[in-house]
Amino acid sequence: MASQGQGDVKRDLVPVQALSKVVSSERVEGVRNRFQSAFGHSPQFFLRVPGRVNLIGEHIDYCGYAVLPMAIGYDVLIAGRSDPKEEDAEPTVRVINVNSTYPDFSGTLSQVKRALVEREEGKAPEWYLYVFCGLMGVVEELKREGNSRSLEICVDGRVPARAGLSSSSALVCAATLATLQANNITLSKNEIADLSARSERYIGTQGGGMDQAIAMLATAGSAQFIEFIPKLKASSVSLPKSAVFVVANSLAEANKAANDSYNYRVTECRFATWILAKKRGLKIDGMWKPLDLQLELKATLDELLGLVDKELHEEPYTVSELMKVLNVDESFLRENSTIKATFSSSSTFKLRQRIQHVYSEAGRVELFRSVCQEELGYPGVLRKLGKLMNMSHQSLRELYQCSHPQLDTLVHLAQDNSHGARLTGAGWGGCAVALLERAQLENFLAVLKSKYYEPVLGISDIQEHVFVTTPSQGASILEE
Ligand code: ADP
Ligand code: NG1
Ligand code: MG
Repeated sequence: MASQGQGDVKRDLVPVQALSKVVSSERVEGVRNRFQSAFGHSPQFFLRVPGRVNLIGEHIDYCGYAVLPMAIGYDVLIAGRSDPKEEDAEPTVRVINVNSTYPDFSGTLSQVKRALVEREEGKAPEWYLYVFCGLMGVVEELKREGNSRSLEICVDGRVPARAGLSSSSALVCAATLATLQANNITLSKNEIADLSARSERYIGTQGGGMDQAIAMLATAGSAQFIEFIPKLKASSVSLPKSAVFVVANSLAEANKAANDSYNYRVTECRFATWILAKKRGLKIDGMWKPLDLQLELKATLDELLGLVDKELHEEPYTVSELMKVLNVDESFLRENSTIKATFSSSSTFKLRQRIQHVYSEAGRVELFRSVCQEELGYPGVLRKLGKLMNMSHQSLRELYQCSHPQLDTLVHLAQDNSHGARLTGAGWGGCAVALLERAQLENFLAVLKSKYYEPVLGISDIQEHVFVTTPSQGASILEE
């Protein structure tokens, strides 16, 4: 990775926006005052990174396939300051949050590193570990340990947390960006997205990069078709003018790093790829993702679904069957899984169901994009897109088993009162996204209130939990 001035002048850099135009003065003053009273001086820089709603393409980024998210209006705002470290001392890191339920942290860079490495698995990570992910990513990958500057950060995050809107990646990307700012390093938006995707894996979840990519590469007014292979690329997708996207939070919270449900799916996709490769007489070396197999076989997604139907059985695969079919031992499976800590001889894996979801969802993303490209002005376009969203949800619920009873209730209600709806993000709780036309909006909100929020949760003011969203701008540096 090059720093600014070393060559590639065409690199697409993080835009600079006027602070006063992007963030309300009330919010800026809140962060500034908190910063001033905690650290005794003013911040030197501000930056913001948005959350996202994924319209379609769930749990396929880590399989190599393209996804179709857009940035939302809610973001993480950071005020920061950096100072040269004291001579012969280690750089210090001080992190605070405007929300007092998130405790402060103050320590040296090695304490930060230790906190990340020694994180206790099976429990929700402390919030500041997400900040450390961004920090350590820059320090480790860019070999800045010896000469990093000390850093003070105040966070004001407004992306609903643990709701599938990617508050975690907005925080990680914002921390990456703050560390780069503090150390005067300039990287392109793509480089920051890639770096932040690798960095967030310190938290434990082996994500595919969608969230960090949309956080950095989103453009106001359009969704993005994001490809990962051969390299990260975002292409704008115009959505129908008549479309209204509504996000509704089921309020069933899902902290993805607190258990191994997410990583289990990553491993199931890998094992399914291996079995299919073996059945077709291929070596499994270098065959990590379902897309690797497709590229090797030069097959269509429909042909791959046929292969799955023929070669993989319904019953979950046992470790001993995997060992036999793949001709490997148990330690090979454990070491090459993303669930090392919980892998056991009695673990079982639903390979057929998981990879059926992956290959069919990858097809739905392609269709969704081509409908947006080719049929925007035609009647029935919302119905077509909505149907794809409904199919996506059914596949996530039945084949991928990553929904939640409360979220299903909300999604089904939304489906009955819109053109289509699905869970968004990793699932196991969190939000639904629904596609409506404007004329349906009033009734939609009333139904959600009277049939979900009031009876299920006892909530009558739903404004905070249900919002209309339009494609927002990605990360920016904010100048006073
Ligand atoms: P999601 O990305 O769907 O919101 P995750 O489980 O991946 O859910 O990440 C949520 C975690 O991110 C929270 O539990 C918290 O630790 C951290 N986080 C999110 N928003 C904030 C915030 N405003 N301040 C501090 N930490 C936050
Ligand atoms: P959320 O909902 O933010 O936990 C996760 C992954 C994505 C993607 C989706 C499912 C991270 C940081 N994010 O999102 O990469 O796999 O689930 O489509 O791991
Ligand atoms: Mg997350």
